[in-house]
Amino acid sequence: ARAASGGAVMAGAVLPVTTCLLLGATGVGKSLLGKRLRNIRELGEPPATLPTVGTNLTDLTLHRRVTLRELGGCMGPIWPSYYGECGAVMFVIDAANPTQVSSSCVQLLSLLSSEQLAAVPVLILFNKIDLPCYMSLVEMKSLFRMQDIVSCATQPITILEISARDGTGLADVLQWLQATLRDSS
Ligand SMILES: Nc1nc2c(ncn2[C@@H]2O[C@H](COP(=O)(O)OP(=O)(O)OP(=O)(O)O)[C@@H](O)[C@H]2O)c(=O)[nH]1
Ligand SMILES: [Mg+2]
Repeated sequence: ARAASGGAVMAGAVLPVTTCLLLGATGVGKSLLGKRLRNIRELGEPPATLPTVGTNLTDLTLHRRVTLRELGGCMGPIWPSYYGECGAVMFVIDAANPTQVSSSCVQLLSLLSSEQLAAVPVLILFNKIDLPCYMSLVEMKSLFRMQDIVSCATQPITILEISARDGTGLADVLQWLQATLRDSS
C-alpha cells in the first residue's frame, strides 16, 4: 500500500516522494502539527489554523522528500480513498478532550483494520499535553484498551505524547518519520 507519487529532480537524480497521511478527528491539531514539523527549531506563538475542509499538503525535507497529507476531520468518510498511496500514517488524538476519545478510538480501529493499510506503519499521537486537563498516556492507554489494539493490529504501531503548541515530542515525530520511511519507496 505504498507508492511514490511523482518525484523531484535533484542533482540529476529523481528522488521519490513518500506520502504520510495525517489523520484524526476535527480540531485535534493536525494542521498545527503540520506547520510545526516544517520548522521545529523556531516555534514561537502558534500560527492560526482554520478547520481543514478537504486536504492540506505539507512538504518536509528529511533524508528524503516527504509529503504530509492532512485529511480534515470532517472528511472521515472518504479517508479510505487515500489509503492506497501512503507509506506511513500518523493518527492524532486530542488528549485533552475526553468527549471525543471514543469516536477517535472507532476511527483508529477502522483504519487499522483496513486491508490497504495492513502493512503500513502507524504513529499514534496524543496531542495537546500542554493543557492542564490532559489525560496521561497511562489513562489513555487504559481508556483505549491500547494493549488489545496494538496486539491485534497487523501494522507496526508507535505511540507518542506531543504538544504541537509548545513543541514537546515533535523531534521524536520527525525521527519516527525518518526511520519509518528510510527503506520505503
Ligand atoms: N493547547 C493546544 N492547542 C492546540 C495544540 N494543537 C493544536 N491546538 C489548537 O487546536 C485548534 C485546532 O487545531 P487544528 O490544527 O486546526 O486542528 P485540525 O486537526 O487540523 O482540525 P481539522 O482540520 O478541522 O480536522 C487550534 O486552535 C490549535 O491552535 C496543542 O498541542 N495544544
Ligand atoms: Mg486541519
